[in-house]
Amino acid sequence: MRIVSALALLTVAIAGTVLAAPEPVTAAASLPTAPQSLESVNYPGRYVRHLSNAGQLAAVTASSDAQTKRDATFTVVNGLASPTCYSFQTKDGLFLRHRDWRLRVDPNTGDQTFRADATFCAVAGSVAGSISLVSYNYPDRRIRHRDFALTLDAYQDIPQFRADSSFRLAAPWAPKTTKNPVIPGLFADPHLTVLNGRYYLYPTTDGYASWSGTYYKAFSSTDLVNWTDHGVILDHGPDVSWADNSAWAPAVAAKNGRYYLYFSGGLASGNTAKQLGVAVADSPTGPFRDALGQPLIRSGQYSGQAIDPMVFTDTDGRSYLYWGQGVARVVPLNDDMVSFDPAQVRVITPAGYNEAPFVFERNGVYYFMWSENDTRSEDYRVAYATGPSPLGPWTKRGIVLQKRLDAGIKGPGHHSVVRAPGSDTWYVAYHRFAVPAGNGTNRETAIDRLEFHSDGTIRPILPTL
Ligand code: FUB
Repeated sequence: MRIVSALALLTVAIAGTVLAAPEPVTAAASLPTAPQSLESVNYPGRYVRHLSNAGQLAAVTASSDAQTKRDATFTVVNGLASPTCYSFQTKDGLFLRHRDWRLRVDPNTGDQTFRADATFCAVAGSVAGSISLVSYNYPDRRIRHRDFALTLDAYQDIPQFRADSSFRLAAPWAPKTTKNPVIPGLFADPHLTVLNGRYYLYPTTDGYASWSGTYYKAFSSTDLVNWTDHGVILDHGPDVSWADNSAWAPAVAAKNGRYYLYFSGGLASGNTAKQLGVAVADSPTGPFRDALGQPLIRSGQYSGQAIDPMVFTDTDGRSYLYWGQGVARVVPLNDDMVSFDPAQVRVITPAGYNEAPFVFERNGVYYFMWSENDTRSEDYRVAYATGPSPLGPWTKRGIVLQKRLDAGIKGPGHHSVVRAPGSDTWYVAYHRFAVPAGNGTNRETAIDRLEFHSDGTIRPILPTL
């Protein structure tokens, strides 16, 4: 992010003359990513709200109607343009952004300009406990109210401006009433796993046009409800020489006290086809470093797209790498977890397969699951097969997770499955179009129960809000 220390100078060009103006004191502030309301510092009782898409500062009280309370509630989420800043998502799934120096709410197009316009960096406000929101792409401008309209104005270090641009985070007028999404904001392809008795969640960072995201975050929890955001664990920009973007579908496996993150990536220019890599760390929360300095699987090395890796470790300690869009493959990994014998690669593509292979074992039965249809389709869904070994042979059992239109749930898929430690209780993590305004590049992560019939087949999964 561009916020610099108190004494930094901001260079401003005015009428052909380059002047040096003092930049305000801007210690970055950390915000809880959760539903919040933002109350004006100098007009207590007035809150940031949107009305007919325009941002304004409006009075809200306990007796305000439900719509007013919803419109005055924003979920603070991972910044669409930077994980060190924030975006503000409305209850209708729109994002607070600036346009022509006015604040308004719009659907996320995922393009670079929108994401920057909808990202704000938090700094200390005019009074203790308050914050001020600095534009990500215009760091000399802040959100303020003027005549009770919200504008993005050039910062002036005077009491009036400082007060007009300061807000207190308050309890949300419209609190979250749903269990999902389990982590606020746009995250897809969740790999949920247990490491050292704790749940870890590794998703794709979503909200980018063409899924062009560049980094992965890790989250952890003891109860699948309260999650700690561990920040960025691998960033293609600085960390991976052979990939710039398409930071998709991470999967983490542990062996010999180390943690291996399998991921896919593409280059911004030249050969843009996806390749698959592996990074290693001493902790589940990184930092991860590219283990090979080159792809583990190169584009074109095998047919199908080299994306969506997943590693299953069997009870005998042997690990298997599954991957592929269009074609599903499996290969036993060598003990180093970063190499394999190419002669042992097998194609295991079942009927209906598109992508996102996932394998687990229960009571000696191996379950091979995958996603069908395109992630942009509301018919994206999960199917599975069973078999006697990690290599199959597989018998297709059918669809277990699909859209639930009565609840507004579309496109649930690219999932993972985890067993609660020491139990026979199982959970499935998956993404779906963000409810209510999402689509195939604006997806959110949900967790629901995965249950079995007495014969070991999987019961249809009920996706919940
Ligand atoms: O998130 C990017 C891609 O979308 C994943 O690799 C696919 O599985 C699909 O979910």
